[in-house]
Amino acid sequence: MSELNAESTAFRAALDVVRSVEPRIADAITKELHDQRESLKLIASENYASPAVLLAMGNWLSDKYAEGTIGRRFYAGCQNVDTVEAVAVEHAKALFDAPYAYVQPHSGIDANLVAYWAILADRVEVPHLQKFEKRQVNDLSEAEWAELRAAFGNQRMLGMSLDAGGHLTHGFRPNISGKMFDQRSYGVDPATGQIDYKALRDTAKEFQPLIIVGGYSAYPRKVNFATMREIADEVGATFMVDMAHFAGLVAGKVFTGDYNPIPHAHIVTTTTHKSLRGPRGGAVFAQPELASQVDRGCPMVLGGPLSHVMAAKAIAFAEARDPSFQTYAQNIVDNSQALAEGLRRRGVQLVSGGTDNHLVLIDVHPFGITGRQAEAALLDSEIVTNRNAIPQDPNGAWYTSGIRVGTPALTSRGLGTAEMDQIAELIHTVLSNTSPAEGSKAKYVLDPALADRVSKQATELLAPFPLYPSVTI
Ligand code: DSN
Repeated sequence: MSELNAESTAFRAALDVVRSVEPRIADAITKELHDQRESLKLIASENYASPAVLLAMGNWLSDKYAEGTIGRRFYAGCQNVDTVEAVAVEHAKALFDAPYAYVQPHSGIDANLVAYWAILADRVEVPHLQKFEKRQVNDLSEAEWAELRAAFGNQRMLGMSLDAGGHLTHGFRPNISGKMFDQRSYGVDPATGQIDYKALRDTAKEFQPLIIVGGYSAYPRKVNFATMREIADEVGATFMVDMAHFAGLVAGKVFTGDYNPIPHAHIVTTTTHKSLRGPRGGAVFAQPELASQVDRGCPMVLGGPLSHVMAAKAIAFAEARDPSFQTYAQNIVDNSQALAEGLRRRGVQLVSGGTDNHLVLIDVHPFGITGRQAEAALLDSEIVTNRNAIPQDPNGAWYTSGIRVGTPALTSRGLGTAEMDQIAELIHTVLSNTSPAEGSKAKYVLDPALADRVSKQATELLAPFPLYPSVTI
């Protein structure tokens, strides 16, 4: 028998240990690898982290509580967590050329809440805040509490509208941010599908927000952060950017100058698992004047830091500092543009007509189906995408009229522009052969033989690009 490499040995041994306690969990983990190997993963927010990133999470760092910050913890014995966090911060700052980084947030939503707290605490005149922060909360009378809450309440936020590609956490009602802030949206010019900066400026002047949020989860174009900062300065707003989706393109120096949020925003949040290809988690970057407020993130907003995930973030940031990551980031965009062009040539309608980044937004309305029907029909054919609202979507946020496709994951797997054209063909074949079941926005009709044929073609297309080739499981 040939000798196993270190990665295969590590994952196999870990699974054996897990299986000895609960085989169903070991089987689900193994099956997830199998499913991911077999399908065309086009979910724009997903990726494949390296074995080193995955392995850094499976250990006893998970057992440690470490609320607080490096060297100032609420628990004893945090010397190793301090090392882990300091190394992650060092790599994060160097990677993004940022003066300050906070790597504790467990997710993007958590990172945004940390940022909102930091901005509120920095900007809002709050009576009794000092007493509150000194934890003498029992000293506050009912009237003082009411005054404190009133000062924080009713602050204004201007973010990108959901149907234009904004994120729930940018002030929308289903999310806590929509309950914390009085929110108004900016959108896209209906003629171009791109941000209308003049309308954004007009809205900002009229609304006078405390916070302007840049960034998106379903907008296929570059954003001019220099222009947005100018607008924020004109109205005295704090400019925050949520770069979760495109952090890998910033790290990989595809988005530079006006399109890199780090030098322009007061505060920048991200996740680490999307185009950045790290573990599931979040981070915050800030100008030095906001650093002390961001440092209060845990325990103000966050539970104890996930030290094992901070270890994996350190690995991912270190990996992204390698020059090869810049090639990877450029390939993501080249692939996205090739996919967009392949779809466009086949007559598929795209929001904004194309893409500058890692994602393409398909308008499925001309196929006579909803986004929900398109998503399910594509999944039957081993093409994993997600439905998404498009600007002025007549089907709303649940059924939608759009499908979002992204290239970070397949680019990690090594697929290139030639394969993107073949994927455009598969997507077009499925969408043009799907029709709605009578009267339903969810049920659909797709010939199972066609879905089966496309699945086989998808599997064949992936065969030369094995996922986790060093892991034989
Ligand atoms: N859920 C992420 C996405 O898919 O874009 C954002 O939170």
